[in-house]
Amino acid sequence: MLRIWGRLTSVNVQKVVWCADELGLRYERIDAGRDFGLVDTPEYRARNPNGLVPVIEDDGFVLWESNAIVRYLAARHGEGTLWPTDISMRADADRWMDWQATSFNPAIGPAFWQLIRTAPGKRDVAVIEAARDSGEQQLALLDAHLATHDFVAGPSFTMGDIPLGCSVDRWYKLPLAREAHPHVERWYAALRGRKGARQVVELGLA
Ligand SMILES: N[C@@H](CCC(=O)N[C@@H](CS)C(=O)NCC(=O)O)C(=O)O
Repeated sequence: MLRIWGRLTSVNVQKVVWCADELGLRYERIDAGRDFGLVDTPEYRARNPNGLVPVIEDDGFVLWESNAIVRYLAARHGEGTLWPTDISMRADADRWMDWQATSFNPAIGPAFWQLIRTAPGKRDVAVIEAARDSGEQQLALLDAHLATHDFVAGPSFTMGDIPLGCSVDRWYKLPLAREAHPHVERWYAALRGRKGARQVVELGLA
């Protein structure tokens, strides 16, 4: 059976859990990381030398890097749905997964760390404000794209929506003043209604 290591409060673990739930896979999730520890044990490091979550094992095949895991599960179990058979559509899904990891998540990350993982007296308002502005700029770009696309890679939900769905979910849960992005809001509402998203959208930030 598929095994997933990682605490659910990690945005990168959320991607994998959401993907597995979308695909209706049976899996065991083992809490690891932060307060759960485990990531520094030799057994864990043998699976993921980075000592980070998530990592999966699937019939003896071990894989780390959350977006690579989402691609692997989608390719293995979601051909024609999460894994588009059309190469251009698949590249589009890939592109938005990379954009989540290299642009959107780094933009909003400092706001999350300040507001959720830093004690109130130690927070830096300037860092929060800069991350908010940067997140808004990135969301305006996504909003313009979603004005003409139902989902990030086209007319149907694909693997490309999952990493961004996790990050945007985090963004909307942060206690921040936000601007209106109607197309992102429409897309996020559609994602929230999916059975596969349940574990992620029902979770508070921690
Ligand atoms: N690029 C990696 C990043 C993994 C990563 O940074 N994971 C964080 C949680 S989001 C982590 O393991 N933090 C340490 C911990 O939880 O103990 C991926 O996408 O899988």
